Amino acid sequence: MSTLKEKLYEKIEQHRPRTEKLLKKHSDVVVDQITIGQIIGGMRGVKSLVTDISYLDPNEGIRYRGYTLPEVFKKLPKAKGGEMPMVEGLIFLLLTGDIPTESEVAEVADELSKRRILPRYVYEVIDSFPCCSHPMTIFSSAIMTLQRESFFTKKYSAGISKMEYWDPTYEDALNLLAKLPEIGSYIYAKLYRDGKRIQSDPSRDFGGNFAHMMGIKPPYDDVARLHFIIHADHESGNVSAHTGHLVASSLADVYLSISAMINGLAGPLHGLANQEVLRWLQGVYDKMDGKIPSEEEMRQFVWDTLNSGQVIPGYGHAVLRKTDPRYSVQREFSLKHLKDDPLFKYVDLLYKVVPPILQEQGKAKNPWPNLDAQTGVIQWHYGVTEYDFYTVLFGIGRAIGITANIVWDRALGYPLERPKSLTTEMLEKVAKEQSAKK
Ligand code: HAX
Repeated sequence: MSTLKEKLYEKIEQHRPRTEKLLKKHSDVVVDQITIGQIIGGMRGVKSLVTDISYLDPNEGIRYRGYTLPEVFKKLPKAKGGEMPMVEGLIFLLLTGDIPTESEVAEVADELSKRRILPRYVYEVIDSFPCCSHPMTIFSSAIMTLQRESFFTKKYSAGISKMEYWDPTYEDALNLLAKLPEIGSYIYAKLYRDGKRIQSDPSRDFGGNFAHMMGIKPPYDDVARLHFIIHADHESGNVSAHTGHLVASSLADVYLSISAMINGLAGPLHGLANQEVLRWLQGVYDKMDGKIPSEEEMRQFVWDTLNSGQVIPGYGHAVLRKTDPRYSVQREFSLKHLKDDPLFKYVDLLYKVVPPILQEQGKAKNPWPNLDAQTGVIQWHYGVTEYDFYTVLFGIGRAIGITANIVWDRALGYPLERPKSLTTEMLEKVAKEQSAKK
């Protein structure tokens, strides 16, 4: 058994009694109350999910296993010759809660490298897509195609104890994660390049190999590592994470669950916002003939968008109430590597202009930028200008967090998810009764 799997098993055994005790002794404890506003309003703030993989504080931003993003970047072992940590280290951290040593990270890299080979039929499925299919549609379908490989499904059909569900789920998770860079880079080659696949290099790490298969030179390997790490998880309630967890709760395997989570990520209010940011910026760029707008001109572009009833992509968040630390990490990288890039200057100007406008408009609860406001500019700078592809990059990263969650869902025996609905008439009745009491 690998060190990662052994450590994961140890952690699962230590954790199980905590969940069992909460369920057996404290099942009736009230945690929160729910209002009609929350029921109709997309369940904002309803505390009804549990995960130990990450936690999102509205003012501080995301913590992975208790570590802030700057701590994660400082503590995880770095890739050789790069300034960013290896993605393999994050996989170890999210699954076990421990910061891995260099040799533990090397072991995970080796393990993933052995699982990378993509069956031929996946390439054929990608090849068979009709022209103009969105890369997220192809990405989701390619993952679904792999479902026939599910180890969990085979074990489940043969009969397996609930206590062991996590084991084949873990195998599926690692097998799928190892293949995602191959799938993503082939979709890119097929849609936007000459369609020829660059062979995977087993000596490279997850991020380095992805950059290699995209055919882009360093520091794009660091861009890939940075990108996959910051997109990995954002606690359980966001659309992609929640979808992955919900589908997996029916004991659908990792392939079915991750394909579903990719579909959730493909919506413009969620993961597709990074493509929308670039589309918006390109519109401004074209109108300005490439010149940097003045603050006043940029303000006008922002107001024009708002006045036409559209949102400013890359700004606002359902939970965060401050600048997203994932935006800040990317900004720091951009200031170091692409500070003279004209699009970066646009993005920086927007950071100055948009928050006061959204505050003045008074609708958005969070006027600050989220991670999607920066992502595309970095990709564009390194030659990935086909912005429809950006959410695939997001999906590769997000799968790391969601698979870790699904493995733990299986380990702790979380049941089928099934919240209760009410009718509008029932809500009106409750509202009337409560008003009468006041
Ligand atoms: N521009 C204009 N209006 C905005 C806005 C923005 N960036 N953000 C929120 N608002 C508006 C909402 O549309 C809503 O208007 P109505 O009352 O007319 O419906 C109002 O402000 C209140 O919304 P909210 O409570 O602040 O925000 P929500 O929790 O409902 O929605 C969203 C959060 C992220 C969907 C929202 O801020 C938005 O649409 N942002 C732009 C798209 C975007 O950047 N999405 C990516 C978010 C991060 C992510 O998940 N990445 O994957």
